[in-house]
Amino acid sequence: MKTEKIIVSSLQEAVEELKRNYGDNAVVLSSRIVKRKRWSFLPFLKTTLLEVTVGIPEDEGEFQKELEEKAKVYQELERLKSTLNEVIKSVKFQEEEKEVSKSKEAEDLSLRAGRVLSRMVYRGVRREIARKLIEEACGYDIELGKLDFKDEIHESLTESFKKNILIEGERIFEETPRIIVLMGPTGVGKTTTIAKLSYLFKRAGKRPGVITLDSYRVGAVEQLKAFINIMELPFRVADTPEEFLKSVEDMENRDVIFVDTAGRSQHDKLRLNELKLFLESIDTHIYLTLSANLSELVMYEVIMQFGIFPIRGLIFSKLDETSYPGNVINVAYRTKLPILCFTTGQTVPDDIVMANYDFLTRLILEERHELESAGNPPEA
Ligand SMILES: Nc1nc2c(ncn2[C@@H]2O[C@H](COP(=O)(O)OP(=O)(O)O)[C@@H](O)[C@H]2O)c(=O)[nH]1
Ligand SMILES: [Mg+2]
Repeated sequence: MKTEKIIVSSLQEAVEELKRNYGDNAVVLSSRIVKRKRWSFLPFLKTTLLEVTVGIPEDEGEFQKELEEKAKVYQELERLKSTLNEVIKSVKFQEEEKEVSKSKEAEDLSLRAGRVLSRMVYRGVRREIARKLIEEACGYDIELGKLDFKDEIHESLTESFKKNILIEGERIFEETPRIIVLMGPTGVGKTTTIAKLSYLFKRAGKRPGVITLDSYRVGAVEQLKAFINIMELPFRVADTPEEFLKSVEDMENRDVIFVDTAGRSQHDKLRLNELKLFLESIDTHIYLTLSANLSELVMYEVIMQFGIFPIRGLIFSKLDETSYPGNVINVAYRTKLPILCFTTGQTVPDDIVMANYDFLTRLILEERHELESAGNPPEA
């Protein structure tokens, strides 16, 4: 399959352009927003340009085509869902912001600290958590008679995050566990994230291998296998606990083994227990993947249900799909689970950032488009 990038104003337009130029067989592989006017009160007035990657089949089978059709529908549904969420949240938070600027809560804060507090609340950080984080970033300014940041805003907030939020990040390249398992609900991006992580570990000089326990969903295996093959890494599918143990044994010469799991719903206890059987007899580091556009309560629900496993840390996916990433701070602050990485789009392997405090601060202080330059450093 040949791929090409086109710039359009909507997915609909992309589909039409595809039909016109490439006939019926071309498919949308992925899309990303390249320019977006933000913070207008009505989100449907935003001008959105999409960079769409299209695949033009040369002589591929019907099966592959069908798969990509499905992915396209899924993608459009996801987009609709997040647009609706943004409508609801923008109304809610604009009201909250007004309230905050009026409230007495910010009275003992300097102007800039008060502004950052309302910005954090606006971005979805719970008010009491935002207040705590700001207080820790501040000292008492005698001249002002108020609390003010100890240093520049960015540095002060970063220091406060360091005290209150745990991060695993790039340290994992040095203290690499032998087996890393990704868990989480269906569609949060586990499989895509494993492909991205495998690339980063390979780039860091490690020898990764991948085992998938997800043979349920049609196409799940093919999707991951394709990426892993391109990277020339070993790949196994395990359908039973015995096969899983055997696959681990076969990968003895690997530094790190990533294990992809089927997206079990947090409500599906039976499936979760089945997964437990696979992992019981072996020492693994389990990371729970949460989509950043889930509501905070749903995140806690997922964490609780997956709590039958020893969860090591969290991965937040789909940061590109929310303008209100405050949930990430709320959940990391409250659970004290370390964050391993963030994913910021559909593109493998680029759209991933190993967690770091600078990024966390920028996530809260900056607009989404400003963050696009905050990826991992280029290959050495
Ligand atoms: N926008 C966006 N989409 C993502 C991201 N990560 C994965 N996806 C998409 O989410 C969908 C489900 O991903 P997949 O890895 O199959 O999820 P899984 O069911 O948890 O394994 C696919 O269409 C991915 O391209 C991300 O960071 N941002
Ligand atoms: Mg998957």
